[in-house]
Amino acid sequence: MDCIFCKIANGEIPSNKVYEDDKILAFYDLNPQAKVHVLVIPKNHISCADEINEANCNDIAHIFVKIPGIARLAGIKNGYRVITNCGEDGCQSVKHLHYHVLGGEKLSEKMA
Ligand code: DGP
Repeated sequence: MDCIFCKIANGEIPSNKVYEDDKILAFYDLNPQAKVHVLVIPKNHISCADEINEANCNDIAHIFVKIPGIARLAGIKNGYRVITNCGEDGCQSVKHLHYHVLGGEKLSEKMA
């Protein structure tokens, strides 16, 4: 499968890593939209939030267990925002489920 985030997860494409374990990878976004902008992905390919199910939801739970520590590792001290874009109207550009962790500054009150 020609998936850029699968290639980042398996090391084929380099990334600026924040955290990695057997299930997930966190790395800095190439086009940051906040002072700190980290992406957290499951290593197993899930295309988007629509594809989360009973069989793969443990990886998603693991992501959310790890996000507070990932935020700390990235130097976020005063809160953050977690976003996932899904599908056409959600403006998802990379079709491998990822959570944006944004922080390091006061974010806009607007989310859309
Ligand atoms: P989204 O629009 O939610 O699908 O966000 C995709 C994000 O992925 C976008 O903020 C830019 C980032 N991105 C795309 N390609 C790469 C890459 O090769 N490396 C890194 N670090 N980030 C990427």
